[in-house]
Amino acid sequence: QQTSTAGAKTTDTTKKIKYLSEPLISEIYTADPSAHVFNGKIYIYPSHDIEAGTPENDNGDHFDMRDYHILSMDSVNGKVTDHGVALSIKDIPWAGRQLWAPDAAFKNGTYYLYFPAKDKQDIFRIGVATSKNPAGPFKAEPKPIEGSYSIDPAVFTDTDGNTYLYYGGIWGGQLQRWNNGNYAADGSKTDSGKEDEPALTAKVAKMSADMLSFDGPVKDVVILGKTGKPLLTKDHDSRFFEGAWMHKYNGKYYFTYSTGDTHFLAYAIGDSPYGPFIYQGTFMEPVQGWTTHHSIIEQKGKWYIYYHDTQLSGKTHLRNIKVTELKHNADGSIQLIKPVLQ
Ligand code: FUB
Repeated sequence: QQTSTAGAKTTDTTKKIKYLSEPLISEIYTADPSAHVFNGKIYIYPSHDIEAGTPENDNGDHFDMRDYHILSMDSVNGKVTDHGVALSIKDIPWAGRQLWAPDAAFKNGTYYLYFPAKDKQDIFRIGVATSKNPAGPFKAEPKPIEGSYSIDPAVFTDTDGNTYLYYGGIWGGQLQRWNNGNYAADGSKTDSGKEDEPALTAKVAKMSADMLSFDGPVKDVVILGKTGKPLLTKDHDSRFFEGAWMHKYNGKYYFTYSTGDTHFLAYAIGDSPYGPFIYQGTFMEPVQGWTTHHSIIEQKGKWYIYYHDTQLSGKTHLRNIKVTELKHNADGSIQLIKPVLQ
């Protein structure tokens, strides 16, 4: 049996699992796939999982990644090319450890790689690196984005050309330790601890024209239940934990995310990139492994979800990315995806 972090989900590895889809690449471990179509080709910006030998804990110290590899494919389920090391922690002047889930964008003739890493004080910040090539190599800016913190950046460019950065994660992602721009190193290890109060949630900031800084204040991504009241800390099956993503479908904004300790992918719909968003439900059941993290893109008229599980290793910190189709129903709801068939 494999047991992951506390609060934990246990996977019975003695049972033969049947999966909805197969790993896209098995030469290296990959996770947290952020997919984009650039120049008609699919580029995937994943975390690069390694066996660093760091003991497992609720902080996620065992996710001790040191570089990024970018992958590309001409079509979904086509041949996957690994473009090698695109950015290494030793070339990020401000970073201390743990290169977690990245994302990328294209603007001004430049590709931007957004990535979280702990700084030398062990506080997660979000950095940006640039390249003229979607597959890198990328050159990191000397400092993290001013005013940034926590993890899991997801960048979304709206049809009007404005770009927004969504980010944040509780527990190991440290969101619960921030209050009015101040970080409490001795703060809660999990969440706010205030069960009946509105849950901590993701952040959103508009990006400046040069894509290197926030343009204006960072806002909360407000997620309301169907009764119009914010989701609460105790709503573990529905409240935001980490792994934000944004896609626009039929003029509506779909904010999707992981519920973390309950292992669901959930969605909430709004009329603006800032929200508020109304919680709709789960759209993907738990994968094998503790973490669940995704991206959603349209390619050639179909929608796809890129995600990860632990099929290749059976270990929660050595993950492999996958892709499957995602379907919107006529009423705008998302069809439930079951990543494990039995
Ligand atoms: O890969 C490290 C962390 O695990 C990510 O930042 C989270 O979203 C989770 O997938």
